[in-house]
Amino acid sequence: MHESEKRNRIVEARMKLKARFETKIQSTPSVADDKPLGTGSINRHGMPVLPIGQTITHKWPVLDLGLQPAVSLNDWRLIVDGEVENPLNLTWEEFLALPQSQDTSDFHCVTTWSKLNMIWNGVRFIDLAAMAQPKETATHIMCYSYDDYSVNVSLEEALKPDVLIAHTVEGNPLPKEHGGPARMITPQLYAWKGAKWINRIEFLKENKLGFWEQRGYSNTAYPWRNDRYS
Ligand SMILES: Nc1nc2c(c(=O)[nH]1)N[C@H]1C(S)=C(S)[C@@H](COP(=O)(O)O)O[C@H]1N2
Ligand SMILES: [Mo]
Repeated sequence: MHESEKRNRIVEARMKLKARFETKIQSTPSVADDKPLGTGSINRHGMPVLPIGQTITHKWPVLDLGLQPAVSLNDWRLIVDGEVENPLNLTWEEFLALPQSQDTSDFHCVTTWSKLNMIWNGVRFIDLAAMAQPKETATHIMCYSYDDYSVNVSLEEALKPDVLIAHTVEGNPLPKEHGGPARMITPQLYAWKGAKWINRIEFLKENKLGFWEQRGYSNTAYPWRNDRYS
């Protein structure tokens, strides 16, 4: 297949997927709420820059389960499976050969710090999903990490254009303590929804709870609703 034909196929699959979820995406809280809770000017997706209860930090704290797994680029894999037509098992080289994106976004931790305007590079989740072709039955994903972390995200959130599987931050390879070689980021949800050291994305036909969700964190994690715990 020619490169251009390959690209056309990816774009076409992505547009189809986007159309399928567009209404749901447009009615998610971080897009549609008309009384969002927060302060400051309006951010790039229409919400107050600082969600309620958050404080801006310029440092970047590290949060994990006490284990920072070392994953060599040779051993690294990204598996995409579950409710998809075309499961993937990508090596690092294959991951880097996917269409790459850069985006600037904010990072809101449930422990009340926010770090603004971070520059990320990586693969958009929607591009990965377009390759895997979610079945009509798919509604959520579960992300699994090399440290045995897991986290669930609804597809209407995961398919937003600022959700990346990122390998680069501020122009440098993502440091191990922040989830390198690669992590997911979910700028319109609290940051625990973004799995560091990501290894597998399973498409689900119903919602399931991840590590923190099983322990009383909110299933939905909407920063502009102060939606921290369930
Ligand atoms: N694999 C994995 N991903 C994870 C976590 C974790 O412990 N393990 N912690 C989450 C939490 S609670 C937050 S706030 C962010 C923190 O990312 P940071 O350490 O880069 O600031 O990662 C999230 N992703
Ligand atoms: Mo967190």
